[in-house]
Amino acid sequence: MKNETPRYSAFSLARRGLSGKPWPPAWRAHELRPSYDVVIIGGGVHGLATAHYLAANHDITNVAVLDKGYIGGGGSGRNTAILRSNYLTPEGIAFYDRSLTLYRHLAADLNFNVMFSQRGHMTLAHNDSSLRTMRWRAEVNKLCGVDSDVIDPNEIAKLVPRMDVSSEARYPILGALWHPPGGIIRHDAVVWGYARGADRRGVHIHQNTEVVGVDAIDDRVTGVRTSRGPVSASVVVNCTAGWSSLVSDMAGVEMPVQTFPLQAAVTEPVQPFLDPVVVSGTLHVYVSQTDRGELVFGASVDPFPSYSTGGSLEFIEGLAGHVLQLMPSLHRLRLLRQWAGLCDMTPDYSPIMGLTPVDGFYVDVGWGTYGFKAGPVSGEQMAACIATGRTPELIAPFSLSRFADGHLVGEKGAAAVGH
Ligand code: PYC
Repeated sequence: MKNETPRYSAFSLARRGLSGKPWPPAWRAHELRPSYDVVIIGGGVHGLATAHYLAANHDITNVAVLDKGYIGGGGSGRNTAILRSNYLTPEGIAFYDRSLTLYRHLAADLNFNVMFSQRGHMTLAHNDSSLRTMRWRAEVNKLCGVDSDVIDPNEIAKLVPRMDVSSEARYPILGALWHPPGGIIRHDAVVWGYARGADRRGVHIHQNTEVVGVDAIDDRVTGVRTSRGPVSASVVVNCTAGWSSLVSDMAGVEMPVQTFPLQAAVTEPVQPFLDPVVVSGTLHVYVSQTDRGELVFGASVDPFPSYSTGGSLEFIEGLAGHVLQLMPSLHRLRLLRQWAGLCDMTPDYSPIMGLTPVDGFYVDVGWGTYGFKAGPVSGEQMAACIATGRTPELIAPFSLSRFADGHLVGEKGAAAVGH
């Protein structure tokens, strides 16, 4: 089925908005069928993108996406919406670069404004060893064809005039890794766009439908048990974050994953002044300014595992101190909200994707602090893996078996901040 959403002109859009008529739902509610070809657990960007590409690229439409809450209510709605591809390993760079390419075309592909703002991504170096790592990352990225370079404090000051690049700063800035293709996007819009795309092609999206068991006979998956009854399926895909090890355990597949909260916060909106995304690994902080003018801050994960999605005073105090070290003139800004998302950390800071020892049970998990930016490529590649039964080249390095055979994909130096 083609995407039949009408294309509005600015005038017809305004007329439609002012007409007082309710907008048509972007995706529909359905009865839960007793059987689907594919059941996807988790209605975040990964699960919805997988469903969308199964239908759009492979004509597999008898698909259910199950979420125990509402779609995008987990990591997809709790991240800081940063996109970039400047990783450390050639495997990671190629993978995230494909995601950025898909993100660049996503608004047109989904006929939905996802508000991608490609404004550049800057990772600061405050000491010689970080500068060395930035040079290393820049060179690997360049060899892989990804635009990344080390810039000096004068260039940083031109890009971010409010940054304190003086030598008197408590943590002087020696340089930065500059990655022009990075940026930010509206994370909810990505979720809604994929949900709408999948729905248009016949996928069933079931919210408030919790999976309580995964059934398998002789190491072959047969379906799931849900809070709304059993569903049989020969393919079950674990696209959850936060609960990925628990869901995999239901199928008898052990995941080397530990779950940690990552806290974030947002300020009141102010006039636009910050163009790029700015990250400081040393100060455990990153900041970007949304199109609405709010500053969005994030940090590294909390120091101990937990399933808490609340915020702590300790985090806010540390965050405020660190942000003011970088941009002292922000001292009057007020914070509006704080929250946390759950990060499933793997030993090498790379995801776990593809087939498992249980036939028909696939995983797309272990997304640590980097899951949102990988949504499109994960959906595309998982869909290809399911449709063909073979592991696509781009995700082969991220197989579960790497932890047994020792071929780890070490991304700790570029995965996020301050790990
Ligand atoms: O990897 O760019 C990143 C990131 C930003 C926030 C959390 N992780």
